[in-house]
Amino acid sequence: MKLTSLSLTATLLAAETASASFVKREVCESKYQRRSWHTLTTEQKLGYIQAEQCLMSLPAKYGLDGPVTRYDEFVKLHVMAAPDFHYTGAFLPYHRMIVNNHYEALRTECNYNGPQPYWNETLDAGNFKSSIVLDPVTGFGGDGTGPKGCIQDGPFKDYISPIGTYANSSAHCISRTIDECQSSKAAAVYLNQCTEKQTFGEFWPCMEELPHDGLHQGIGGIMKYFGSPGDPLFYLHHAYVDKVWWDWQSANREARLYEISGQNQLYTLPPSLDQTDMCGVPPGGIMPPLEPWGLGAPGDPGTEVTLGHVLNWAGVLTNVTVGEIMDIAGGVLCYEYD
Ligand SMILES: *[C@@H]1O[C@H](CO)[C@@H](O)[C@H](O)[C@H]1NC(C)=O
Ligand SMILES: *[C@@H]1O[C@H](CO)[C@@H](O)[C@H](O)[C@H]1NC(C)=O
Ligand SMILES: *[C@@H]1O[C@H](CO)[C@@H](O)[C@H](O)[C@H]1NC(C)=O
Ligand SMILES: [Cu+2]
Repeated sequence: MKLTSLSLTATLLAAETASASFVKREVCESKYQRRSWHTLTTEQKLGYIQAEQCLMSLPAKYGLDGPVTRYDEFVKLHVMAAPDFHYTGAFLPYHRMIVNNHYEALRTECNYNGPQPYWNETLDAGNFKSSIVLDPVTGFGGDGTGPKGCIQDGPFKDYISPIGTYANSSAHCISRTIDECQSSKAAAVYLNQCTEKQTFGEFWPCMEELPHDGLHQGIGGIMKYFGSPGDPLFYLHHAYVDKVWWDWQSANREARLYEISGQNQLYTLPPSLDQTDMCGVPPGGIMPPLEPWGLGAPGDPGTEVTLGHVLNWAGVLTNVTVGEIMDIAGGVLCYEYD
């Protein structure tokens, strides 16, 4: 991997950290970089793609049922815990962690020393098919075709994952069924409706619904399901959602840096799921079967997510609390956005 000026710091830090896939730090001195895919050099894009391919070639190590590669393990962890982390107040913290843990694996196990990219989706709203993110050579490849919706080009077109759409396993290609009505939900007009919210309790469900779900539905295929990390676009998407959250926190740091709320389990579903969406998807049409994994909500005294809420990783990764990861440069996490 070629060194850029940016990556030198990252290389030094990588040398300090053990080869665990997640490391708790006491202090955050030298921050890892997160950059918009649209601003990366070709060399940086290819570096990230190669690191992902490396993860796809390393054997699974946690002994979970299903995964063959290290890449698959993150898919499995997401599928297993999904019902506890979607439509709950832990939605944003959980995804902050999975993006971070995946990046740590790229760095420590695949010697990746470039930035974590995010997809600024407002730039491509309603027009995903022409996005440079889906470039067949310097991106993630394009739409899928055929009965299984397998992607036809790009660096990941031959990857077969054993982790299925939900809790069961079935070998499949990376599939996409791009829908430009759904992709138009990424437009700034909808995003702004969320970022204008004044409390976390209003902000997170707004983000989870249009801006977040819109991308999952807009890309389609495996991205529509709990197996969504089976498409490497997942990490660019969730880094973006995380940036929007961080920008929102930073806009009123005093009030929002440690602001958390929301139900800590799926006691109720959002009312929007009972309505036909703006693209004509009928009620329930975007909802997977929801059977809580049974982790419960350790660390919370009641039914709301608190800073003490434990983000549990099936016993295979270091537990952290929500409070420990509210600050992206607070020790446990150590990164910054451009
Ligand atoms: C996406 O790009 C637009 C145009 O450059 C910019 O205004 C916006 O802040 C970007 N979004 C994020 C989340 O960085
Ligand atoms: C996995 O579960 C889904 C949803 O219940 C089902 O549609 C699919 O057929 C199952 N696949 C396998 C291989 O069991
Ligand atoms: C992680 O948290 C869960 C739930 O609180 C607990 O059962 C488990 O023992 C913890 N694991 C570690 C390694 O601390
Ligand atoms: Cu998710």
